[in-house]
Amino acid sequence: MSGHLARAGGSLAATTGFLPARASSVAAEVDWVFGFVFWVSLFFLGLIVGLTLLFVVRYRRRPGRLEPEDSPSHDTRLELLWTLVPLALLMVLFGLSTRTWLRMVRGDGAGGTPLEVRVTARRWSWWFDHPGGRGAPELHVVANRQAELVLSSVDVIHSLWVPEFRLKQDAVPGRFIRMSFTPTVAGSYPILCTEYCGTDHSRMLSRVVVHPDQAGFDAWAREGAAPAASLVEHGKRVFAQRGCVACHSLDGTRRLGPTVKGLWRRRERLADGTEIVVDDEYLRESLVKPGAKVVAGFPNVMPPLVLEERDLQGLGAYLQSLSERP
Ligand code: HEC
Ligand SMILES: [Cu+2]
Repeated sequence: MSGHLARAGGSLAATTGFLPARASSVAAEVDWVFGFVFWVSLFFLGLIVGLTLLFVVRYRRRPGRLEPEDSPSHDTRLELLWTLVPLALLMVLFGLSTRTWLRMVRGDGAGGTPLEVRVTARRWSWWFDHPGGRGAPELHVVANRQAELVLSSVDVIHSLWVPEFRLKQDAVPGRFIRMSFTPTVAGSYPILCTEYCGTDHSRMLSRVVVHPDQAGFDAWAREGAAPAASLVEHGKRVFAQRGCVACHSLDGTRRLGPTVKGLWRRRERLADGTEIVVDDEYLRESLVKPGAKVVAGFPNVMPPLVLEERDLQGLGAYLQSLSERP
């Protein structure tokens, strides 16, 4: 199916017959699974419709042959065949798609630390907060470096879709959801919302710009960066303004609550004896429903907070930055 090079949305990506160009590291594999399902389905469609037509003609009612002939009630070999062949096909499909899906979820680690972008969806637009402080209505990433998006929504369920990457991920209100991918071909590709979200759903469009190298991305990020307005800075301000620091130290000392130093990915023992690793979902829950999971050795006294989505995204980015970035 792969073929010549063609211009696709301003980039040089290989066309693939009737599918869009492929521009991410999983695209070829996704197409393979799609092709497998497509051709197997087509084969059985032909087989079943063909046999149906054949039998309709061959065994139609004719003068002198009005009564149906006796037929065997049961044929074990035939029944085994039509059970085991579909079972084998489905197991192959299960294996193939699970392998591809795991690769999508885990990412491939290309290009060192992933480029992390926080995505906020709303009716009917996207907002992307990039590292270095530049926020934009379009997504910027680097070719052959893994990108990691942290998606959330302020209103209803949306879904980010880049056909050229063969990737879709829902943005769900009340949750942070991660999505990894590695773009492979520099260029610009459309982003669509693929979860019906109201009147202007079909116009909830944006684009992703894949820079050929890190320098290109850095130049873009610097050009419009407003460090004071960056998500991390915003989170830092919320942390100060909401008085979090009264109970949570930044330097490791123990106050009423645990220190937030090294919080991200920390292994934590909870009051009920279970152990968790601090991730997006746990952070969000700790802010919105502090009583749901109480850290062992601390009183359940943290006040629940009513925070805007941007405050939550900011606190998430800020608390994570305390452990990750220098
Ligand atoms: C009155 C003191 C108090 C204030 C104010 C407070 N917290 Fe807490 N927080 C706690 C305590 C005590 C715990 C541990 C018990 C628990 O898990 O609920 C905690 C737990 C947490 C945790 C989980 C920490 C871990 O080690 O797993 C996070 C994250 C957190 N708080 C963030 C915040 C943020 C952000 C703010 C400000 C918006 C804030 N807290 C305000 C007392 C407070
Ligand atoms: Cu939408």
